[in-house]
Amino acid sequence: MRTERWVVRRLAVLAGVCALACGPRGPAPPDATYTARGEITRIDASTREVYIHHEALPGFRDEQGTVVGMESMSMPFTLGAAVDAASLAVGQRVEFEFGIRWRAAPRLELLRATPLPEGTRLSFDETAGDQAPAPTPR
Ligand SMILES: [Cu+2]
Repeated sequence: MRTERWVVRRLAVLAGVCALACGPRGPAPPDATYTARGEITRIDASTREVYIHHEALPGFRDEQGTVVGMESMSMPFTLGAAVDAASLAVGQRVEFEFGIRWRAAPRLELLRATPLPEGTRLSFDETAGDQAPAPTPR
């Protein structure tokens, strides 16, 4: 039927316009995502940045896709839209997912952060410096 086709065409045009104009203008998808564990060391609400001391990431890839790994360090992540800043606190240990964009902002984006159970040990605890080696029994 002619009117039906007209309506379908009309809707297609509207959908096209909407895809261009109405969609939420989020950042481009990240080039890669990783899951890691770490401790929140600093939260900067003004810049929406969260610093996390993360465990080593042996599978981390560089921009060319070569596995280069990343050692344990504290680094800043921009809070993703899905992460509620109020649910995060300095000192909290979390399992988190982040995205990396090599040529767009935000370069490092925190996509998800889930608190780890109380008392969870992280790999860098042993190298923190306040852990004296156990005394040799005599
Ligand atoms: Cu790092």
